[in-house]
Amino acid sequence: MEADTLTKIQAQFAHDVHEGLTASPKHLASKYIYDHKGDLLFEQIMNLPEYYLTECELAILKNNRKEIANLFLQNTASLNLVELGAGNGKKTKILLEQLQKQSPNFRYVPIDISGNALLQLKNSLSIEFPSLTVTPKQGTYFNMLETIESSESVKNVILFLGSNIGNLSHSQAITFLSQLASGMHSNDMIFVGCDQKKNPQTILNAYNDPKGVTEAFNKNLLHRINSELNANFILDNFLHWESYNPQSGTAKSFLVSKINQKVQIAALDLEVDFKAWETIHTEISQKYDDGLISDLVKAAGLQITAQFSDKKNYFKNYILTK
Ligand code: AVJ
Repeated sequence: MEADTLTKIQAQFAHDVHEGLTASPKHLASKYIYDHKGDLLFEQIMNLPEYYLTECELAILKNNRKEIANLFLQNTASLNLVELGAGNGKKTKILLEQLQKQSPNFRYVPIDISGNALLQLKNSLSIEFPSLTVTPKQGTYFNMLETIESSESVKNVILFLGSNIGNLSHSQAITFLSQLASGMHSNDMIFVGCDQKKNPQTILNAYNDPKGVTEAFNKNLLHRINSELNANFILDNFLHWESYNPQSGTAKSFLVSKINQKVQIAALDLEVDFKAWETIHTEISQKYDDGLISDLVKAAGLQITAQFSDKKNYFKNYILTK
């Protein structure tokens, strides 16, 4: 990534932290959890027994890989498989293996903000899939999507796995899907993973593990502000709190100040005052049902052309087209 892009991202981080911690109620954006430490903590979360999402989606991909690959390869001689937020590629490799069996003529384009994650992915792919054409792109989704060739002759399938879409509010999700749709040709597809509404306790447990990995993941926001913006948050003075509203399907994460305290953020020349039990809202993880997905998809000018789910209907993957 170019140096000025990095500077812009850091300036945006500083700006957003200032805005969020001077707002009432206070908030911080979950996308800032993912520095190197945050990436590692999320890998640990994916291995927690309580965090069922990863295993469910993996099962969906394994059990339906042929049918999914057929749909991806329908009506095309060459396929661009573009992945937004590629991470470690564990789930995607199932599809890569199947697509390679069914067609030699495709390219994998992982997009991620983390250069480190992309490098590791490229290295592991060069060992496991030596003949696969991989074109990694480091940057934000839309900047990188703009650089991808789009034509009638090459079909683009955009992967957006892991229920990453759940970090967006409904209006943000509609905007996001509409933006994707605007660059799509009639043959192109989106393959999106969406965690489903289920027993509220199962959902709460997934975001509240007893080992405290999710707590550390959430608190990584404060850790990152400490190290990048020269602040003095004491992490023990905050607790991790999860809530789930079974009506709206919205899981929300908070950091709650245990005491009256003042925190200095030197790089922002800012002192932040916390009352005891004051909250910082840090993340939403939206849970869906078919009605909700169909409303969002329609509002974005798209339609559902296929869907796949695991045995328990905990998770679904949808294929969206124009
Ligand atoms: C990576 C956004 C899908 O919301 O389930 C995991 C992040 N947060 N545990 C999610 C997360 C707390 C995760 N996503």
